[in-house]
Parts: sequence; C-alpha cells; structure tokens
Amino acid sequence: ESSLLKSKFRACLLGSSIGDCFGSPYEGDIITSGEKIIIQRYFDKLEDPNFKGPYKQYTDDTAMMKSVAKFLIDKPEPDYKFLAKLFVTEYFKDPKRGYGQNVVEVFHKLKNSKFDDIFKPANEQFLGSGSYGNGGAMRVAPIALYFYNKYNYMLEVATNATKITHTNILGINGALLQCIAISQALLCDPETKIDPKVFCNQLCDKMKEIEKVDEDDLDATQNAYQEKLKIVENLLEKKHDDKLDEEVILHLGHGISAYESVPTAIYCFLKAQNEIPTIDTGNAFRRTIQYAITLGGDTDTIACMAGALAGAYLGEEAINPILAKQCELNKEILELADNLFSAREGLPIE
Ligand code: F2R
Ligand code: MG
Ligand code: MG
Ligand code: MG
Repeated sequence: ESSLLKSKFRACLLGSSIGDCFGSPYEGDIITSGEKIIIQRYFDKLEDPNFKGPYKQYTDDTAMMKSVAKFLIDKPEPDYKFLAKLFVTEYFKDPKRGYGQNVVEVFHKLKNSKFDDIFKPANEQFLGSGSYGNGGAMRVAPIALYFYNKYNYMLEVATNATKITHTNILGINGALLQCIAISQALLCDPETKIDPKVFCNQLCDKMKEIEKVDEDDLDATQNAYQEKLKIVENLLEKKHDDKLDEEVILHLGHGISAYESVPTAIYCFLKAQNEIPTIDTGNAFRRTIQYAITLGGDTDTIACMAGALAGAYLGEEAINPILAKQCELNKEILELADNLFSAREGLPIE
C-alpha cells in the first residue's frame, strides 16, 4: 500500500539522519559499560517532551545523503556530473561537517578540474587503490528507496554514485550491500517479525552474485562481505552477555571502512528487533540507534546506516517525534523523502 511505502521512505531518511546526529558526539570513542549507562540517559533525555536542548547537529553522512536525494529528485535520468557538483557545492558551503580525511582531496580536484572527468579524482586516491571508506554506504539510502523494485538498475546507480568518491572494490561493494539491505527491509512487513537468518541468507545470495564479478582478482577481497554476513548470522544466534559486544567489535568491526561498518550496521538493525539487556526501551527504532552507538567507533555512520534500515522496515510510526525533533534537519529530511516518493511516480512501472 502506498501510504505505508511513503511512511517507510520518510522513516528511512529520517532514521539515517537521526543516527548521524545522535551518534556523532560519540564518534571515535571506546564505550565502557559506564558510558552505556550515560548513553541510556542521553536517549531518555532526548525522548523527554520537556527537554529543550540545542539541535543535535548533522555531519557529512547527512550532508551527502541529502545530495544523493536531490540528484534523484531533480533530474529524471541519473546525471552523475550533477551529483558530483552537488557533493562539491555542499562541501564548500559547509566544510566543517566532519568529512573523511581523504575525500576532501577529491572535492578539491573535482572543483579545480571543472568536473572534467568526475571519476578520475576518486581513482587516484590512495595511490590508485581507491577509498574503501564507508562514505559510499552512508549516503546510499535514497537510491535504495527510489529504485527498490528495479534491482539491477539500483545496483548500477549505486555503483556510479559511489565511484565519484570511492573506487576500491570494498568501498563499492559495501555501498551495494547497504543499498540491497535497505531495499530488502523496505519490502518487509513491519507487522511481521523479520527472521534474521532468512534476511542474512538473502543478502548473502545477492552478495555472492556481486562478489563473483571479481573471481579473477587474486586479492583477498573476494567473498569478503559474504563471509561477514555469515558472522552476522552467527552472532545473532548467541545469547547476549557482557562479552558479546566485544566479540561484535572484534569480528565485525566498528571502524571507518565499509568492510568494518556496513555488516555491523546490519547486525545492529537485526539484533535490535528483540530486547537487549543493556538497553531500556520498548521501541525497536530507538533500540537500533542506541545499540549502534554503544558499540563505539564510527558511531554516527553505523547508527546512520542502522537507522536507515530500521526506518525502512518499521515506517514512521516507530519513530518518536519528540526524539526526531532534536535533529537539526528533521523537517527538511522529511520533505526530501516526500519529494523522493513523489518523483518516483513518474517512473515507468516494471
Ligand atoms: N571523518 C570522519 N571521522 C573522523 C573524525 C572523527 C572525529 N574527529 C572524532 O574522533 O570525534 N567521519 C566521516 O568519515 C567517514 C566517511 O569517510 P569517507 O567519506 O569514506 O572518506 P575517506 O577519506 O575516503 O575514507 C575515510 C578513511 O578511511 C581510510 N581509508 C580509506 N581507503 C583507504 C585505503 N585504500 N587505504 C588506506 N586507508 C584508507 C583513511 O583513513 C580515510 O581517511 C564517516 O565515518 C563519516 O562520519
Ligand atoms: Mg569524538
Ligand atoms: Mg559523519
Ligand atoms: Mg562517521
């Protein structure tokens, strides 16, 4: 039904931005059990209708996601030069949003070369190996929503949109994994509990197809995400105890690379569909974001990606509006989601 779909579009983009805004104060931190209690109080406060604090500010994750949404809304055919210009304009307008250390070089080169070859600067990163940062994955949500029923085209657009800044196969495939996971979550009925095994296996089958392309490549990246997804599945089967989060960090990671953060975000999303002993809330959306942040490391980005997944699955009803109002761009993000939803109506039906 179209009103449910629209609600899922709104919750996905809002969820992505809420994760970014609430996670960013903790980015780079190691979270002790004492800090988990502080994070519980932080969320309790954010849900308190009488709490009046300054907006939680968004970072590069939301800034770039907005550009990806605009890229789809403003032009009927994907125009990657337009997207590159949106990224660069947004960056120079407001550079202090915590962008990745190396991606800013790409923005400067794009600008200085007058967008002559929009894929060249990214190709030159890291002595030609390209970035494997999670920057492609953190901003991919609008593509997953917009093309959720055009699978192959969705992958093509997500690949090209990523390659403007990230050309390493791990950076690209991480973005594709996050994209596929969102489109899969979008199609799940929020009234029915997700079977994590089924969800992971579906993702794993799709990554098998994607990672097969690199069969001749002798580097160790082949099967990388399939293997991670098997770990996600195994960790989800374990009973929660004090040591489990450490295992998650050890085996899945909580870092700035796509490889050490996208599977982690998927894990957070699936785990938070059930109660978690260290987190006191009856709300699965909040639990997702809060849990992602308690893992520490790249908290804004892992919470952003997990929040996009939770929103795409649960819809807007699951997001406490009091919580959402604490985020800097909450109204703009919902408007963007509505425009993205409307823009789809012009698309030919498959
Ligand atoms: N930049 C940050 N956070 C760092 C600041 C933390 C904060 N100051 C604190 O501690 O409180 N966050 C944002 O960056 C991430 C997305 O980055 P993106 O867009 O992928 O950028 P980049 O620069 O391309 O890659 C990020 C880093 O990954 C390493 N890296 C990537 N590819 C590499 C390769 N081929 N070889 C070696 N290293 C590689 C580099 O360290 C890059 O700088 C998000 O977390 C966003 O929130
Ligand atoms: Mg910090
Ligand atoms: Mg950020
Ligand atoms: Mg980050």
